[in-house]
Formats: sequence, C-alpha cells, structure tokens
Amino acid sequence: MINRQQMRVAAIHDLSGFGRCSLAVIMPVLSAMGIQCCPVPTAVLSTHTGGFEDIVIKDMTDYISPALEQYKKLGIGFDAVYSGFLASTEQIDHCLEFFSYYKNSLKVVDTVMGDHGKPYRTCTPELCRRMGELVDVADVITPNLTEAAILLGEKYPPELTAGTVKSWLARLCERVRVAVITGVPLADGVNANVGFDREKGGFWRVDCDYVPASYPGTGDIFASVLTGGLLRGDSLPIAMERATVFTQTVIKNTYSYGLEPRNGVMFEPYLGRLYDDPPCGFKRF
Ligand code: PXL
Repeated sequence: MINRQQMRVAAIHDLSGFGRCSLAVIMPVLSAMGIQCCPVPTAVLSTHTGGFEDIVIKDMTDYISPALEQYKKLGIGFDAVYSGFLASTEQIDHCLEFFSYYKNSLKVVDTVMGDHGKPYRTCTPELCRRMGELVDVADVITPNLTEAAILLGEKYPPELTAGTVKSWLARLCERVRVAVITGVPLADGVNANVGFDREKGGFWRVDCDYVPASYPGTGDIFASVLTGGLLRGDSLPIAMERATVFTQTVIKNTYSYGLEPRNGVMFEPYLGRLYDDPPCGFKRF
C-alpha cells in the first residue's frame, strides 16, 4: 500500500480556491516533477488574501496533528516535509511535530510572512516571531527579501550590495544549511535570487529579467521547483536556476496577456518543461 517508487513530500500549506497560490500551485508543480505531493492543509480559503474582500476562511489547526498521527500509524514516509503559509501560531507547534518525527527528511521552510516590505494581513507579530522556531529546525529556507529582513531583524532595504547580501545569507546559514533569498534588488541594478549552501560553500546568484508587475503565488512556485530539484539531486545553483527560469517564464507569459495580477500566474501550459534537462545560467558571486 505504501508505495516507495516515487519521492513523496508532505506539503503543509493552505489551499486557496481562486488566485493560484499555495497548494493550488505546489501540487501541480511537484507532480509535474514526478514527485508525489501529499497536501496537509493549514487553512482552506475561497481566495488568497492579496486584494479580495469577503474571503471565506476555514482554519485547519485541529487537522494537522491527527493527520500526522495517522501517517505515523500507517508508516508513511516522506522524502521532504515542506511548510509554508500558516493560519495560527499553534500550527508552528504542529509543523515542529512533523519535522521532528520525520527527522531524516529534507526539511524545507518557506517562511511565508509578507511581501513588498509588509507582513500579510494574516501574519501576526507572534506568528512572525515564532516562524524563527521553524527556521531553527529547517535544512532549507526560501524567504523573500521582506521575510529575510524580518528574520534578521533588519529594515526592509531599497537595494543591497553584494557584500550585504552575502552577510545576510551567511547569518541565515548560521541556522540552516541552505538559504535562498528571492527578489533581491542588487546595487548593480539587477534583481536576483541569491543563495548559499553552508556545507558545499559558495554564494550563488541567478539574475531575473525585470517585469513591471507582481503576482501572488510566484514564491510558492519558486520554492516548489527548488524543492523538487533538490530532491531530484540538483546542486543548489542548478535548482535555483531551474526554479528561476520556470517562475520567470510563467510571469512573462502572464504579463504578455495583461492578466489582472490577482489571478496569479498562467503556469499550466508550462508544467511539461519541469521534466527538462537542467539549465545552467547561474553565476558565482
Ligand atoms: O503565496 C503566499 C500566500 C499563501 N497563502 C495565502 C496568501 C498568500 C499570499 O498572498 O494570501 C492565503
């Protein structure tokens, strides 16, 4: 019954019905990479929280621990446990239970807290503070610039020099093996995703083309492709490049059609590309 032919990921994220974010993008992305995704919903929402009114939200805080208990009884293993948007501070404890039970799995924490210099309306100061407890047990974290600033207690910066980025990555990697910060405006005028692997060494940057629009769910897509790549044996720079190329392609596709940003990104036609050979446009810096 418990098939181990394929990689399997427990994805502890919310399910937003409209707007293409969280599990609505994480599941198809991991599936397209040949990885089984087992959703553990933290909340069910009618839409994401980026610009809608009258959102229907069902908090799933009571669901996560009993689901874990059943998986333990069934002996279901996971190659990775991957957490994201959390609906309550208690869910930090439930994620910690998952991470501690599956201690040999790759532990990926997408530190979903905010964007554009501000916390999301659902992310309380207590939740922001306790997100650090997940970082402390994670192998890989994928904050955007806003979240990296929150984690490090820094002000949200308009841009960063290469030296400052390296020191932010090194400080995050005192707590985790791999940190990738997305959407970093570097002082040379280029936006980049930057990463550091404490065990293998090396600071990596993958540059992004500028697109004058911002869409929800792109951080979830990036972190999912990165996780899938690392599980399939990519090095960090290859996984970062794979995730950046895919995310950027679907952003450009969406922008070209002038889609209203609350729709999220039109990623479906590109899922087949996730089976492609690894790209190699990364740089050491
Ligand atoms: O993509 C992050 C995210 C996840 N879940 C919900 C959100 C957002 C971003 O807006 O609203 C419900």
